[in-house]
Amino acid sequence: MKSFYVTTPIYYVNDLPHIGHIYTTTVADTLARYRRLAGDDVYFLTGTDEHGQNIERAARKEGIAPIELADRVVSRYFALRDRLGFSNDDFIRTTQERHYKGVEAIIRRIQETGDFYTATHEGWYCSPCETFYTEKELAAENTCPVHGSAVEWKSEENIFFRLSKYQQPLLDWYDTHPESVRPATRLNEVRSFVESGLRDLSVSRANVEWAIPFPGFPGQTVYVWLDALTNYLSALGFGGEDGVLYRKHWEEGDTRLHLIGKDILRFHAVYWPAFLLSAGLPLPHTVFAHGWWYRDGKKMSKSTGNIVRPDDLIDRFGADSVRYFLLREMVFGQDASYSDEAFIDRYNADLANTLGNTVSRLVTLSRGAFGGKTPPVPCDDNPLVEAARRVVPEYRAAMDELAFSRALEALWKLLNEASQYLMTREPWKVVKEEGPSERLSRILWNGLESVRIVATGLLPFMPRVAPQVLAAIGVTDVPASWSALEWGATPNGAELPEPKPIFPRIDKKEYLGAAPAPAPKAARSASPVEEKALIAIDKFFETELKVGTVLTAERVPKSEKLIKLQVDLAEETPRQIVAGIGLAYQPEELVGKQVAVVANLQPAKLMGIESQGMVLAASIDGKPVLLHPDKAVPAGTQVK
Ligand code: ME8
Repeated sequence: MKSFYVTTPIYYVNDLPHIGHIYTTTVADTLARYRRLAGDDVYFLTGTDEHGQNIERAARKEGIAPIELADRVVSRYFALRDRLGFSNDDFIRTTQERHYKGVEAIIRRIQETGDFYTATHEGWYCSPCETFYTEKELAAENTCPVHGSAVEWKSEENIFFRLSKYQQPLLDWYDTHPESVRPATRLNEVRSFVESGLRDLSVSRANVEWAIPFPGFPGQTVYVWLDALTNYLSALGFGGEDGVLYRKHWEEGDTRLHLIGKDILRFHAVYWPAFLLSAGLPLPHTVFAHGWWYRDGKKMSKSTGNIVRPDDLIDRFGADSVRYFLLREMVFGQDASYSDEAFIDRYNADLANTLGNTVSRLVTLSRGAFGGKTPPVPCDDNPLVEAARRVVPEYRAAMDELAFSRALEALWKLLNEASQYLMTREPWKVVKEEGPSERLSRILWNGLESVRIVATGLLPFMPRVAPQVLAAIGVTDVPASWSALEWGATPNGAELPEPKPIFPRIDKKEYLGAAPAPAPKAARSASPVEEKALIAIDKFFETELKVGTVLTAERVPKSEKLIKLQVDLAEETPRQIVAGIGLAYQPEELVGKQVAVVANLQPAKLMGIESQGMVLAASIDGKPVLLHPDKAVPAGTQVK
C-alpha cells in the first residue's frame, strides 16, 4: 500500500474563510478521496496559522486575546468542514503544543548544521506581509509590492538563516525533479527567482510577542513562515515521542504533496525546501501552486465588498454543487472567475440538464416498464461500452495528473454519448411498441450503466450527492475501489426508488433579478465624441504606434499584474516592456503573439524594472484584452 500525504496551506485566522480558502481544501479533499479509492494509505492535512503580528493586531482591534480570535475562526473552519464534507485526517493549529515541539525540533537541526547567525536586520518592513523589502523591491512611492500600503523602516538584531548557501542545491533539485514545482510555469518562475541570487533570510523577530519563542535566543520569536511551514511535519508528530506517522508519510512517504495558491509559492518552493535541506530532512515531492479566484473578473477584497463567502453559496446551491463548480470551472493551475451567472449556467447545463435529466428519464422509463425495478437484461456490446472504455482511462489519467476539470470533462463525454444513444434508440417509443422487451431492457440498462460509471467517478467530487445518484439507479453499495469503473455492475431487477429531483433547475432570471447583464461601458455612452474635446490628426501622430512580436514573456516576481515582455519591433535589440496584463494572461500564451505597441513613450520603471513602451489593450472593467493585427505583419510595422 502506497502512502499519500496531501496538505493545504494553513489559513490565517485574521480573516474568515472565503471561496479561495475552501477551494484548496476542496481540491485536497477530492484528491484524498480519489487516492483512497485507488487503495493508497492517505493522510490529508489542513489547519490554521495562528501566530504573528497581523493576528495580534486583529485581535486587539476587537478587544480580545489572539487565541480567542483563533478559536472563533477555527470554529468557522470546522463548520465548513462539516458542511462541505471534508475528510481531512487531521487539523493542525500552530498554537498546539505538538506544533511547538515540531518547530523546536527543526530549529535544533538547522542550528546543528550551523545555518543560523545573528546580525542586524534593516529594511523596509511591511507588517501585513511580515516581510522586509529592499528599496529595489518596493512599488511606486515606496509602498509594499504586494499590498501597495506604506512600509516602515526597521532595524533590529535578528537570527538569519543561510539561505544563500542553498541556491545551487535548490537549482539542482528543480533540475533533477521536474515534478518538484508544478505547473511548469511556476517552476520556471521559481527557478529564475533563485537564479537571480538568494539573500540570507531573517527567521526571528525581536518585537513580535504572539509567536513561538526562538529556542536558545531569549527575546527573539520565530518568524511566522518558519513557524507555519513546519506544520507539515509537526502534524505528523515530528519532534514528538511517537514518530510513526512522520516516518510513514514524510521520511519514507511515497508521495508528499503540498497544494497551495500561487501567492505563497516562494515560501513553499524556495524557503521550505531550503529549511528541509539544512535540517537534513526529505523534501516534498511536489509543490503545486494553483491559480487565483476572482469575482466577476476582479480581485476579491474586503474593501470592495466583493468577497464570495462559502456559506452563502452552500445555502443557495448545496455543498456538492459548490464543490463541483469549483473543480469544473477552474483549470487547476490557472486563474478563474466566480460569478453567480457562471455558477447557474454551469449548474443548469451540467447537473440539472445533462446528469439530472438523464437519470430521471432512465429511472422513470425502467420503473414504468419493469415493475419499479432496473431492467432484467444487461448488455455489453454497444457503442456505450466503447465510450466507457475510452473515457475511464482518460478520467483516471487526468486525476493522476491533478487535471480535475479534465477528469470531469471526460465523465461528461460519457454522459453526452449516453444521452445521444438514448435519442437514437428512443426507448420511450420502444416501450409503446414492444412493452418490456429484451431490446428495451438492453437500451435502458446501457443508459443506467453509463450513469453508474459517471456517478462512481463523481464520488471524490460530490461525496454526498454521487451516492444519491447511485441509489437513484438502484446501486445501494457505495463503491470502495476503482474496479467499480469497469463496465457491467448495474444490478438487474433491483428496486428503483421513486425518482426525486436531485438537481432542481435554477431559474436564472428569477435568481439574478430580471435585469439583463449591463452592456460594457464603452458601448453605452451615447456619443463619446460629443463628450470629449477633439484633437487634430497631427496630435494623434505624435504617438508612434507599431506592431511588435512578443519574443519572451515572464511574470515580474511579487506582482500578480505585471508581465515582462521582450518585444521585437525590428530594432537593434528587442524592447523590454512591462505590461499590467498578468491577471488576464499567462506568459506562455503571449509568446509569438503580435501586439500593438506605443513605441515613443518615455521609459518608466515598474517595480524596479524598466519598461520601454506600452502594449495596447481594450479594457473591460479594468480587465485588459490585447489588440492584435488582423493578419500577421512584419515586426515594426507602423500603425496609423
Ligand atoms: O497565506 N483564489 O494563509 P491565507 C484561490 N497562512 N485561492 C485562494 C484565494 C483566491 N482568491 N485566496 C486564498 C497564508 N486562497 C498562510 C499560509 S502555509 C504554511 C501558510 C487560498 O489564509 C490559497 O490556497 O492567506 C492560498 O495560498 C491560501 O488560501 C492563503 O491563505
